[in-house]
Amino acid sequence: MTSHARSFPPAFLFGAATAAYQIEGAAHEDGRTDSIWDTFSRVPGAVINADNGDVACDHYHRYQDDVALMKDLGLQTYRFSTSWSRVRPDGGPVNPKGVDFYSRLVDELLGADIKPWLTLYHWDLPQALEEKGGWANRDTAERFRDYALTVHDTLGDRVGVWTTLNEPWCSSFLSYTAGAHAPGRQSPRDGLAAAHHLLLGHGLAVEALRERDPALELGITLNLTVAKPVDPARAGDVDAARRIDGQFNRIFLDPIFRGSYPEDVLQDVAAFGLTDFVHEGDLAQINQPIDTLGVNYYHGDLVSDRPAEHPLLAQAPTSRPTRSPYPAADGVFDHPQGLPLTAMEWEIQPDGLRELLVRVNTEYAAPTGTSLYVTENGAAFDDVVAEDGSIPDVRRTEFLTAHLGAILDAIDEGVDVKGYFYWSLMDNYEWAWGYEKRFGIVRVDYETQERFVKDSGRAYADIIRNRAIS
Ligand code: PNW
Repeated sequence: MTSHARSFPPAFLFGAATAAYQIEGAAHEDGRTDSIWDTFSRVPGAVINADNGDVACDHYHRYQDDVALMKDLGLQTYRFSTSWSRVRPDGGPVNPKGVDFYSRLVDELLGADIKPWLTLYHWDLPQALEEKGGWANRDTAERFRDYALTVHDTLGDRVGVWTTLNEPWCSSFLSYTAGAHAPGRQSPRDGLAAAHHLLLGHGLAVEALRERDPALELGITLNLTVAKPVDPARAGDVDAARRIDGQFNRIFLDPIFRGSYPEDVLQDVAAFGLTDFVHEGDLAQINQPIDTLGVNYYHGDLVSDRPAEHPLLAQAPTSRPTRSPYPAADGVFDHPQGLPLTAMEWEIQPDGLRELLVRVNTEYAAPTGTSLYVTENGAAFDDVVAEDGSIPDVRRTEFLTAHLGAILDAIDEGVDVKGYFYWSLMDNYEWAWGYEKRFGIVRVDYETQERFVKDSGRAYADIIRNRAIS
């Protein structure tokens, strides 16, 4: 270690994350039925190369080897999700074979001394529930609570950390308004209905799980951004940043932590009837105390009411047209900040993570006594396999180190960040981008299903062992 080494607090947890549909495969095995992603991946032009999750990383059959790999890397915790259509096919009664898979996975993790971090919903709604209206239907929130309790029936004795939803912004606006993700609807109204019902499902599940066991650590994971105006002196730019902050961050943070939708957001989206979906008592239901807030951070947004000369790619360039995910930000344009890009054309902006953590802590987490974790952060790059078989992904190591540095900066500013999960443990199904984009610290050869630890994986293992970056 050099003299410039910066250490993490003793209790800080290092982990990596994945999600069921992106890694499991075995899409038609042991009673699992279609989720909206099985259906969406069959829509012509919806996913690059028409890739689907039928096989993915075949983790369903290789979970033991994958846990051994996690142990080799020294991971202290592993964030994964359960598949609703495996646990309760078609949203119906429990499927013992489906829950048994997660039971075996959890036992394997505990045997390797890796703390299981469970997410109940990472975007794979049973298709049968979509046919009843999906998240635009209020009833789905109640079905979600029932599903949460079913997972708890089997895993409640061994899993301590429960996350209700992963990134409800994606499963509402990217999915029901932009049409870029499953189920591919393109309606501002449906996106708002979905957002409200996802929040309601979160509140119902937190209440029900809390009642079962007050000792559970309960929370939600949000993808959040730092929205900045191109020119802080131009009213149009400032308003553009306010809108993005409102329709990306505050539309979720405020109901969860304050029990209300932000006034300015309600005004912006008034034409699309968000309030039509809000019943008496809903906001109190959503505003349950939670123990953990997971922050997923990839990049910030520099915005203006004037179009950028050279816009960045916002979504996968699939042939099926998509629209803006924001219900009421038609005149808002993302501008490049001139920073280096990942293979997703996302700008690399580590200091945005520090800024975001400080802001979220000050305004939401600290006042409510909620713990903060970074539950996703990572980058896709065009990896090259060297002649000796190594994968010298120097840029990913730099990305990882820089973002861990930003977390230490936030900690230095008094934010008690309690852990970090790199996205992702291994290359996997990157939604509308199919298998084209690789985020892993472990490479997956999709022909043979062999795993190869990239140089960034070895670097992360060193960081975890030293509990410091240098
Ligand atoms: C997150 N966007 O997704 C997810 O939680 C992961 O499943 C995913 O693999 C990872 O980030 C990398 O993409 C996002 O278009 C997908 O703004 C798209 C967006 C944001 C997050």
